[in-house]
Amino acid sequence: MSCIFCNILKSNDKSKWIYETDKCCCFPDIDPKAPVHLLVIPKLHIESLSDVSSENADFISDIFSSIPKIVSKVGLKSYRLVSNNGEDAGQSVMHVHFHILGGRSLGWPPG
Ligand code: DGP
Repeated sequence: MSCIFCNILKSNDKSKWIYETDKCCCFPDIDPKAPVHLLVIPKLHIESLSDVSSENADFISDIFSSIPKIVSKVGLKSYRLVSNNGEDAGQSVMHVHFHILGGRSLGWPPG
């Protein structure tokens, strides 16, 4: 099965990546919804958060320990972390990812 994010991981083009560990990477969203809109993805194909288990949780844990470093690197003090899971929640890429949104005032609740 073809996965856009797996293809990004397989490509040798890291020119837009702003952060990387052995388990995750971060790059700008192609369709930004805020002045800063980054995606953090695991370097393992996990379809959604519902598929996280003790077998792969270290990839998600690595994302959470990376986020403070990522937001510090891009100078965000306030930001929103979003993960859409399932089609009704707006997930369009079936590879777990976290949106980091910031750089403007963000409304609540989201639509
Ligand atoms: P979601 O709708 O929550 O599954 O978010 C998927 C996001 O992925 C969406 O905001 C657009 C982004 N996206 C889709 N394809 C690409 C791509 O090829 N490159 C980048 N940088 N982002 C992508």
